[in-house]
Amino acid sequence: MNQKVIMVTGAAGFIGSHVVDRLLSSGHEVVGVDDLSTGSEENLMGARKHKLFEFANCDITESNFFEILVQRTRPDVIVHLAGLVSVERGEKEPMLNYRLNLHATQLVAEAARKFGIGRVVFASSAAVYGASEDLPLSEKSARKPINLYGSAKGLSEQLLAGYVRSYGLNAVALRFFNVYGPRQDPSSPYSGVLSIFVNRLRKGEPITIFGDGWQTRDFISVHDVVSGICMAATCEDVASGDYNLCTGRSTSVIDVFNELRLHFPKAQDAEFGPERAGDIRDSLGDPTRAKEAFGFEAEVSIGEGLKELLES
Ligand code: UD2
Repeated sequence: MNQKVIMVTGAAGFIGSHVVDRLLSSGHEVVGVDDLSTGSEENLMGARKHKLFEFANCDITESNFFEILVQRTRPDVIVHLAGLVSVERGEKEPMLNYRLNLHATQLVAEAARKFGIGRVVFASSAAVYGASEDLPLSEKSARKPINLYGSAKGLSEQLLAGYVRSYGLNAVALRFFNVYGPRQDPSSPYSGVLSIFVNRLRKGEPITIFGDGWQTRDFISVHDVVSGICMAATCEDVASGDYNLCTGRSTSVIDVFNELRLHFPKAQDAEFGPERAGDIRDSLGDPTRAKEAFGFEAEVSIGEGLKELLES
């Protein structure tokens, strides 16, 4: 294996911490960056013991600490996962969304340009498609974001594409669909639906399904997302551009509820509430481009993924 030095921003977060673990277990050297505002040290407990892991507590957008870190560690690749995760908070705090989901991308791209970093892998989102309805969504589908979070992710993609054109940067934007799995925070009503359902079922609390429950999502296990990120970061040649990270399979909210319920015989029936404002009805991605470019294929079925979530 060709050992690389890989910087991971958002290293202490839900997805970032799994990426760090996978890269370390594959023998790469990892520089983890996180300001620990939403990420948690606990997620990095395993990594901290690893001799190939270095951690920097740093907010990319504050001071020039990040740039100095890139200059000192000279990673082969920067995997930029740090960002404001909550779509809802982005609506309430637009300047925070701008700073963390767009300005930070500019600073990462700029550090990569200055210090000749080989590749940037960026955490984008299916939120860039927003109101686009030509399912399955392929990278050729239009960007029609319906919230500031999706706008900032889409603008970040375009900013990176500018660096590709102007400076020859190799930049790979990965559009995550509905990611779920261990370490996902269930605490907000806008957390991923699967983490909310499992959390409430465990506590014996009632579950509310918004709308009729037949809305569908392309739920993807964090382990598959991590595989996609690591492939995009370590494969020899990956063309710059935007790539879906999805399964190509859709599942309704009712179906996941019924599946989870099998494991909680005492659970009450779900309550049905009004459709959530701003919700899209169906989301489904086409994973072909990522497969052709770097061999990505989602391997965890929704049944296996839910089982793992329940056992975590
Ligand atoms: C994403 C955002 C959400 C909002 C939405 C706008 C995430 C995790 N969520 O939602 O904040 O901006 O995009 O399109 O990024 N559901 C229930 N009961 C619950 C929770 C959710 O029925 O307790 C439904 C929800 O109404 C939706 C589906 O489950 O139809 C999936 O919800 P989600 O928040 O996990 O993901 P998504 O893509 O709708």
